[in-house]
Amino acid sequence: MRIIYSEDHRLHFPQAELSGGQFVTPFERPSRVEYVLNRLRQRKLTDIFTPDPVDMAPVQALLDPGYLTFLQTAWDEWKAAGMAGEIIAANVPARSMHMDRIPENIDGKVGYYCHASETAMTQGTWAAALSSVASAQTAQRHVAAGADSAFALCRPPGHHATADQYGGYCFINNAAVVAQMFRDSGANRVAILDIDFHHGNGTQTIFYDRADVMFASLHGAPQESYPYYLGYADETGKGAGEGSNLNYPMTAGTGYDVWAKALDDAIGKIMAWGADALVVSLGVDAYKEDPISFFKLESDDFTDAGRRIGRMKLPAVFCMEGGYAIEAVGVNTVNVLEGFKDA
Ligand code: Q9C
Ligand code: ZN
Repeated sequence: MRIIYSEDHRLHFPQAELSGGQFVTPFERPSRVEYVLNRLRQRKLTDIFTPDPVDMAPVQALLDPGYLTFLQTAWDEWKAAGMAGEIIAANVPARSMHMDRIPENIDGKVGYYCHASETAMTQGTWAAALSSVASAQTAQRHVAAGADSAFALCRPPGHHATADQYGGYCFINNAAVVAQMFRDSGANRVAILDIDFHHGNGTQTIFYDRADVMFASLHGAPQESYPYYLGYADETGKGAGEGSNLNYPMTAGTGYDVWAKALDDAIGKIMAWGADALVVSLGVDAYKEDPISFFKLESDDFTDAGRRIGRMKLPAVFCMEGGYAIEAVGVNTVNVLEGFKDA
């Protein structure tokens, strides 16, 4: 399996994440990538490539132009406004306010383009986010050119980012860009299978009214878990997209028996729907030791999950998403990839 990653992920490393009313070292940190790379090498998965330069056309086709400009210019505007620290959203357009008028002040803009204030931006965030989507794009090109599969070791992750909002450690929705590129390169129906512990609210929202991209997500129930305000089972798509959004919310303590049944159900529906390409949002935070999640998967369960996904026999791009039990992130991620290959 080909693996794509860029060292430029390091350009995004905020000092702080707002967690439980304190600033802590972000759970989503550069060393996560090192653990994955080390495990890949241990397992002799060494077909590792640096991404081609980012192609902005598919990114611009999918995302809001004002949002992209914001991401690109936010740091300079923040500094020019005399802000001393990293970019943290302190205000958001709440229910009682205008949700569609964009302020000129950078502090106001930040809140407009953000849906979760745990996530800080720094000077290098934009460059890192571009390198992450570039890895995803290069992985897609390998598969579109005939490889069975490719793994984009994306950092920062993407599945919480919508067309016009960042949050949940995500800025550009890498999986969504890959799905769109599969469509543009000839796939009629593309499925995105999101096995990260958290609901892929960004991906769901981007494709909610589209019939050509199916989104299926296994995640902690919104009543109990971030992103809290989306991810219910009754969100099934709208308009032409009705029926092509599948949510599998599961309660705290869910183990592999229940989780694998949801996976099989999602896989069955994706196959019945007739997908001809697959994007996997590969988070491994469903692991039992994850510090911010509450499922109970064991490391071996990730191998089995990969095997089930492999039996779909679809051309597949894996995009790295979450996983914060950092010493285990490498093993769990590579287990999915090895299970997939051995299916
Ligand atoms: N006190 C991904 O897995 N909430 N994002 C953190 C920590 C946000 C997770 C709570 C979790 C975002 C890609
Ligand atoms: Zn996650």
